[in-house]
Amino acid sequence: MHAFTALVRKPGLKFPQALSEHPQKNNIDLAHALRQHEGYVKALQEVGGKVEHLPPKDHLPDATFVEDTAVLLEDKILLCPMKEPSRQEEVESTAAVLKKYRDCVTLDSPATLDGGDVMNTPDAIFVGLSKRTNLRAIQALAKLTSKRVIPVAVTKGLHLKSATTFLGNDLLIIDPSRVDSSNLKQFDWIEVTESESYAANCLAFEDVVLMPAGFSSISDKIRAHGLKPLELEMSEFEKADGSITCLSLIIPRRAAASR
Ligand code: CIR
Repeated sequence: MHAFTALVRKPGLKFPQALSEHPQKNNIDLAHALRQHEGYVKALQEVGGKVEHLPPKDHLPDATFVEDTAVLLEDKILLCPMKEPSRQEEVESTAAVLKKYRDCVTLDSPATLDGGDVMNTPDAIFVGLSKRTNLRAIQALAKLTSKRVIPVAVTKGLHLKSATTFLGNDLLIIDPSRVDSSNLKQFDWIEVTESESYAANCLAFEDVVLMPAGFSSISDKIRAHGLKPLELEMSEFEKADGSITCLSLIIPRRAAASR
């Protein structure tokens, strides 16, 4: 029995034109990205996931970043009203698949939300107030869940989860220079410096932590917390402003079985 289902979508032909503010954005190598994506899929399988491939979307440059299209809540799935016009069509295509797991809802304009801004923890959902996600969306999201919903201002970078991710057991990995961390003080922190910022986006499954390769001092710190880092080559996705969590939508087994 799989512990979870992961929805993923391979980078399509237009991936090299993904939205990005990264200095290397014009040097994205699609063949290399496809190999890195295979490594990512393999890692999800190694940690017990069943991987479901969404249909390819060659004409949508950012469609591999499926995390941004939807948010899993306790009893429903929120389809994100994405701000970037070039990404809005992605939502319809993931919705077609998500409907088999849960009822799906969305938010009315002028709410805008990207899944990369939503950090779910056992007691609360932290939502980045960012370039992509506005207060209207955060207020509307709060009406769809019994958990506390807490806005966190993102001061640098794309999304909340570009700056911090939850590793379980009250532990965050965080670059505090990118967010207003005043609402995150109740957690333990693995702190990353600005030069290590890309490593603040990790994906934890029990005691295994998927993280980008090349950050040995961070992987040591992860190990020091009794966790096992699993390093993945992510260079081509980094050039497209994407990171580890962005490449999948994780549906826990309980939710996957609920319909
Ligand atoms: C974008 O700018 O929308 C994409 N190029 C990157 C999205 C990354 N997604 C994420 O952090 N969840």
